[in-house]
Amino acid sequence: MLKIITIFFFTILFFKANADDGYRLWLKYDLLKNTSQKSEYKRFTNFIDNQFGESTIVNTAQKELKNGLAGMLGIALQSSSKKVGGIVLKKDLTIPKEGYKIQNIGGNIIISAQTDKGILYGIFDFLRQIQTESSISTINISSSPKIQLRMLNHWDNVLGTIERGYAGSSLWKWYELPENIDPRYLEYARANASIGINAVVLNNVNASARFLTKEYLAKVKALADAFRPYGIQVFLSVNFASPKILGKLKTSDPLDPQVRAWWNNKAQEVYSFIPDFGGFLVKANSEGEPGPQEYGRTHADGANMLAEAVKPFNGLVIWRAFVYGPDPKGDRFKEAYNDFKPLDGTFAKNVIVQVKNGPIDFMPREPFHPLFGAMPRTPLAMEFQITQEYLGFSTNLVFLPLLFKETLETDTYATGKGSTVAKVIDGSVHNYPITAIAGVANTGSDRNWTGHLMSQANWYGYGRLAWNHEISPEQIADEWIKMTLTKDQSSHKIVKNILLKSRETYVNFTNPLGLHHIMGQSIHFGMEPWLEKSARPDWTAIYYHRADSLGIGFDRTSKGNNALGLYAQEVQNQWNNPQKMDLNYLLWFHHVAWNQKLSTGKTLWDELCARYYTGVTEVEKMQNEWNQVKSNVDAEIFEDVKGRLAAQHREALNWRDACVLYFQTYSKQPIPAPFKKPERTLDEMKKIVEIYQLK
Ligand code: BDP
Repeated sequence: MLKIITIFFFTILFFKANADDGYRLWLKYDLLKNTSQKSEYKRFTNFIDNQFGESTIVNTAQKELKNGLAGMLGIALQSSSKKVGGIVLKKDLTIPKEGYKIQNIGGNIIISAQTDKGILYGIFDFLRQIQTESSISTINISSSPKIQLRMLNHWDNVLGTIERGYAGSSLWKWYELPENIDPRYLEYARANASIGINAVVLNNVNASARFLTKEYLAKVKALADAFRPYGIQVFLSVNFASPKILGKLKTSDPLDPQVRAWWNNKAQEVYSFIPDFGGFLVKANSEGEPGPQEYGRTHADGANMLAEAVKPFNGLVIWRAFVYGPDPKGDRFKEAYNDFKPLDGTFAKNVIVQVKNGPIDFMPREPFHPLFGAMPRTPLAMEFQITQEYLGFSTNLVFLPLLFKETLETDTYATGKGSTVAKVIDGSVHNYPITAIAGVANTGSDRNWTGHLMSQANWYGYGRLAWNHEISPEQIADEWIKMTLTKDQSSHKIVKNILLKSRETYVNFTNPLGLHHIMGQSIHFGMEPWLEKSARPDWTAIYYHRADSLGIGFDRTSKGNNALGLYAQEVQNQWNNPQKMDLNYLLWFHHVAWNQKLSTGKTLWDELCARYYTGVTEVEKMQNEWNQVKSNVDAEIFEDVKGRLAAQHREALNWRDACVLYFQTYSKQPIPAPFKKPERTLDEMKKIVEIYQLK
């Protein structure tokens, strides 16, 4: 009996030790199996010689290198200044600030940089080369970030919840801080550093004023101290009404001298806690948040007041352009443009305006925001959403680098051909002196950080693109799969295929052909295309899809509300002809007749149905493909992803049935062959959605 119990116990231990719960992200550093690669690496890893000099960040980097090599090669890297066969860290003032070079010079791997952050990023890249089993004998990498501030924005609240977070609760344990530093903070910082993220905003843009109290600043300082060795600077979202809420002033008017003095003092206090504090992120006059417009002032007045307060400390103000007024006749598509375009050139030098990738709100596909390219005298930052608010939460597999890249590569034609969105935000189109990109984080307290294991690839991919927007989603997928999931070649191919098809699949079964904002009310999960009433007209679905007996889609051409006219002429030319344009944006700009023949040869109705149905079959394919990798990925991860894919399939069927049945009430046409009409009725579909709304 004892023997059986012992065997049972050891079996459990064995499986536990081997099971992978995703906690280690892409930084696994497991022992490499490929012996020939290993012996190549060992030729260059006999010692480390730090000629760069000591600093906290360089020490972090060296520790990482030692850990990584111990894990992957089974060696203990020692410091020495032998002549050949080691890793040498060197200073090179010609390399851009956070950039690095990795070269084989005379039989040593030389990692050189101007700054200690450059060394940190260089070492992480070197480790990545080994993790992905690339040859290093002739290594010659020269890399520097195209964008200065590469940020994660956390929408985390004081009580530990996360707005639009789907991976558990906040990582920040406010009630334990500042005394207790959860080791997970360091793991978090380390993961960010490994992909070049150098700044984080800790709290929700719908900001509680509490974060600016002394009590919370001490907590924020504790986090800033934990992140600093990883090269990460901390920012806070601030509530514009803080002078009233905290300072008990009668107003928060940005032109009021007392209000200005309050912010100046507050900034001084913040910097007394955190000398390298990054600055403030502000959501103002948007969705009920306070702002300068309440006092008849502009966004620039508000931003410039805060800019003045943080200027003595080299701080920045990141002012969001996600604004839209309550005008029932307005179109959210145009509002940020109308508010901000006239202010171009009036913002203080330490202000950046942060613009969401699209004009509405992180839809599965949006045309790029018309402000990109339209603000030559105001640095614009990109805001992407990594958390999957409108992309099925953590039950849906959607590889977001495809979405990010699509926006980044679109040409704004701001200063002629080639003025892509990427080149606007990296400063090259308008010579912006400061450049920034932000991703709304998808991390949380779930053991695997992101809920869906595959969503780790979105955090990873965001960071890689923030560093270098020229790398391809294919490369990101290759790196991430090898580092995180499997080194088996056939499984790698299968998973890559799944990732690369996932975004289009999601668009197909939810918002094909440029449909947008037809998701479930408030929670933003599931579908609700029939939504007619909400707190405001532009929170309904019918406002956006405009289906009627004639057709479907929002006419934003000059015959409609001419939102299309906000773009450069060349962009308008691409999108103003429904016969010739990219069908992915069709219903963003045109109201198209149900029987209109599209460039695919099908009528609009038939094409719409085909996309909804194909979306579902694509999910089925993903499920089948995933089953094929079972023996080559960790068992725990395999089962978890499998379960989530099954949930995604259920959701895809819901979207498809609900949308085709609902739009059919307008098109009055049958579901085209070879597709079978849904087994459920429209009423049944509506009931499913109602359940989501129950409290
Ligand atoms: C919307 C979210 C809301 C955010 C808002 C924002 O639904 O929770 O507060 O964006 O970005 O997408 O400010």
